[in-house]
Amino acid sequence: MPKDTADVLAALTTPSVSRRRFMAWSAVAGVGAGVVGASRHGLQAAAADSAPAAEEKIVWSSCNVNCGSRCPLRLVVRDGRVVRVDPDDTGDDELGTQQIRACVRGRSIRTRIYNPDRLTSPMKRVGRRGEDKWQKISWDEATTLIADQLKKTIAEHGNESVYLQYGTGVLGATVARSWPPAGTAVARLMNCVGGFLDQYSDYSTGQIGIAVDFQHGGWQGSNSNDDTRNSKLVVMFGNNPHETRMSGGGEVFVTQKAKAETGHRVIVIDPRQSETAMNLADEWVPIRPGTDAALVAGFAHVMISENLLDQTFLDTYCSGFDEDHMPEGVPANLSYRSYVMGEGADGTAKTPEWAAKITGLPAQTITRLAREIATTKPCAITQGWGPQRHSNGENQSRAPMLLAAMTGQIGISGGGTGERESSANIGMASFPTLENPVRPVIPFYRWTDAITSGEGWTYKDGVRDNADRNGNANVTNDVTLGSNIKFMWLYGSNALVNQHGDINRTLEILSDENALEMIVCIDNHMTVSARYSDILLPDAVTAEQVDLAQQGSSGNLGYAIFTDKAVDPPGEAKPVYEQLTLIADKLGVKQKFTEGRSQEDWVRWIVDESRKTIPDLPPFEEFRRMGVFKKKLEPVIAMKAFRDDPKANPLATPSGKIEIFSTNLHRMSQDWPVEGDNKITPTPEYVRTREMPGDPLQERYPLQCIGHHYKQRTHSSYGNSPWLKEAHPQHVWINPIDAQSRGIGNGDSVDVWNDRGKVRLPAYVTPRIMPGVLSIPQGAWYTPGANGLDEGGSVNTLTSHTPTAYSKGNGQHSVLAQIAKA
Ligand SMILES: Nc1nc2c(c(=O)[nH]1)N[C@H]1C(S)=C(S)[C@@H](COP(=O)(O)OP(=O)(O)OC[C@H]3O[C@@H](n4cnc5c(=O)[nH]c(N)nc54)[C@H](O)[C@@H]3O)O[C@H]1N2
Ligand SMILES: Nc1nc2c(c(=O)[nH]1)N[C@H]1C(S)=C(S)[C@@H](COP(=O)(O)OP(=O)(O)OC[C@H]3O[C@@H](n4cnc5c(=O)[nH]c(N)nc54)[C@H](O)[C@@H]3O)O[C@H]1N2
Ligand code: SF4
Ligand SMILES: [Mo]
Repeated sequence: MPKDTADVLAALTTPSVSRRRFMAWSAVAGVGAGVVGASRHGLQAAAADSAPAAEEKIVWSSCNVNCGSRCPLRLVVRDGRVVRVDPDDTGDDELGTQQIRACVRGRSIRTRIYNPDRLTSPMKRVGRRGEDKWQKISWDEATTLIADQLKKTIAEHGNESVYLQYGTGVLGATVARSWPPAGTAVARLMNCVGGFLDQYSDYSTGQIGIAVDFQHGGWQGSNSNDDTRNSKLVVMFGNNPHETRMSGGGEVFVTQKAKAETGHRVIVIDPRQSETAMNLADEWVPIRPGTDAALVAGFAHVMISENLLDQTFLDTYCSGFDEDHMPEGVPANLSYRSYVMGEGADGTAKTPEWAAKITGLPAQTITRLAREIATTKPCAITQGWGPQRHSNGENQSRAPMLLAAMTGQIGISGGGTGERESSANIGMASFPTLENPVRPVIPFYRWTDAITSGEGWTYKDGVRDNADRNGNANVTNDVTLGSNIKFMWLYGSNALVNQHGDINRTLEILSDENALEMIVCIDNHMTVSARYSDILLPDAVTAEQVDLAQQGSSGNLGYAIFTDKAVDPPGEAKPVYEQLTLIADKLGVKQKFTEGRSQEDWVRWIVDESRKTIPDLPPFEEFRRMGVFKKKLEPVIAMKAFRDDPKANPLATPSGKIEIFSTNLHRMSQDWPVEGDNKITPTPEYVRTREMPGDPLQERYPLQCIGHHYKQRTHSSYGNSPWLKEAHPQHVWINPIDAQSRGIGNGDSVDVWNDRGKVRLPAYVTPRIMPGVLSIPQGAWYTPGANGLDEGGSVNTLTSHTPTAYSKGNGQHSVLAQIAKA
């Protein structure tokens, strides 16, 4: 362990010492100049005078990383540093008024505030990109370099050559919010000087977010989880709220509480016995990754054969289930029913036996589950986003929605739409970011291609028109991308390298310093992506600035948090708003950018605006004292208006109905180019795309390797917390059958590899994952060692960058690999 890490750890764990050590540490941090290849590692702790202990004060703050929650933290501050982190102490243990208890990560936030990786001074790269050689520079020099390069890039290539990268590290904040890119202060700055190239869809919901446009006429969500109090059965496809919504203001509490009240049965379909499958489910159904659409086809066969469908629902609300309900002018036998009964192009009936071979489930289980799901009502069918983060993710995500339609569970209390659960929200005002005049918008997953060959892209490459970016499957437009990406802003993002698919490929593209000419990274820590950037701007963390955490919601609880400034930023770090104000000044747009307001002025403005629609939200100073504002809201019943009156409230699909056969996809299936063995199909049939079971590549790489979201981290955030690394180490899940045949024991160091790269990490041998499948929790920090071996165990060393069929998104859970003892 490096000395500084040891010091910081000691300081964190021994409160009496911590105060002095940290004061000294932050005083030392950021001082000095010159080439500082190891500057951030040089933060030495030094003894300070033994001053008398000062009073403690408690400051409301929040954990704002992207885990889907926002947790209030009561920071105990003494002598200008955070010495303890207490959770929310308001509310009770009832649905809608519950305490919002922070998870193990938020409670460890001091290991992020006081971390030797903290950036404390602006720096510029002096070696090759990625070589990790840096020179400290002043704010004046940094902002001049950035402003000059921006002016040059815009003059030479236009505003559409300036890209705001996806970044969710500060998702919970308001002024300092990092996602969506168009909602950030960086966007506001760019919109003061002509705009920027934006993206649509996202790493979270890359496939489902587009697929819903075709089937449901846009994002509908499913019922909020508190409504499962009205369910007899809950069926979750790859939904793991007990690990991905860990907050007390998250779905762990809501799902457990609702089940405790009513005792409904819960079925979790997942290749792993996830935390949810362990803690909530009555039955865990292990399934091969990427094969849920085959399972649903097997269910459909049983339901059709045994007359278990909700035919009235299908006839009234849906288009394209059977030959009697197809759109005009479509050839025969293209309905979903024809596909299932073997009357479609492949002539194969999708019997439970057929589905068994693909999914790895016994045929009897498929039949039993089909009968139970069709006859136990109301039934809440939802999906997480693991199933859709696959190479065939569009159809993967459409299949559970189809199941909800076949059983008529859409739009009713106790039911569900087959999408992911919603939650109620109080709807705070946001930070205004002005209009972006740049028209082309690219799919979030194609930015590496846009660096090398974006110029000339059209809608067939996935380009959308900013004026109609969420155009509900309106897929044609006349917009062309005019330039490759030449400049990139990276704010609260580790997606330049660590979180994007196929790290070695990305590094190859970034190594051409003339292609993407400048990468400006605004972060708190020297992350993997920071290492490959050109200019580093040290950001204040949430605890070091005044802001609001909003859009907090879980079940029927909506809330917002006043996040006050608890301590000063270390060294020369400063809040992003102040950083961008300096750059705006250099670009001659300071007044337009700030409108004369400081960050605190904006927060006041946002509270005032929010009070216009939320009258009981207290005024600024009262909210500041109060810390967290909660409101018990009504449960969400998704698609209720459509269910109640489909004529008055049609969906935004061409037919106004649920399109089980999508006319738009039918058209696209005929003339859209797709990558590799991708396929666009009008109905949600099972497609064996890249790296699915049965791929000939399995001769060399027999195992499917997914990468679930893990409690140690939120993606890569907290990935450098020594406490969390010890509590929840990085490892690869492997079934004892696969381990024994390779002589791998629990805890052994193993290599996992494919043609894209190789990682080394410990094995976790467990029957909680099905045979034939590995899982490497995503988000671990890529750490290149000798011969390109990733000793950090980042699954993105193995993942593919190939875009999915029509959402052009991230099939990052579709990976074939081999494993052996290191
Ligand atoms: N293989 C694989 N890859 C995946 C996924 C997967 O399932 N499998 N999941 C994908 C998903 S769903 C997502 S959402 C993305 C997430 O990808 P990212 O949005 O990149 O999320 P993080 O890795 O958490 O990185 C957030 C960054 O924000 C920084 N940060 C945190 N707080 C602050 C702050 O206050 N100020 C500033 N300036 N920076 C801050 C952190 O240091 C970190 O560098 O990853 C995707 N990548
Ligand atoms: N602790 C923690 N919480 C987080 C995050 C985090 O990094 N850490 N990230 C947050 C973010 S940004 C997001 S988007 C969400 C992500 O939430 P999800 O996308 O839902 O999370 P995943 O872990 O990718 O997938 C959920 C489950 O799906 C399973 N699965 C994978 N492939 C398949 C499949 O083909 N079929 C089926 N049936 N199951 C499959 C996985 O084993 C996993 O248990 O989580 C959020 N919450
Ligand atoms: S990581 Fe998520 S659940 Fe945990 S404290 Fe932070 S916001 Fe809350
Ligand atoms: Mo995500």
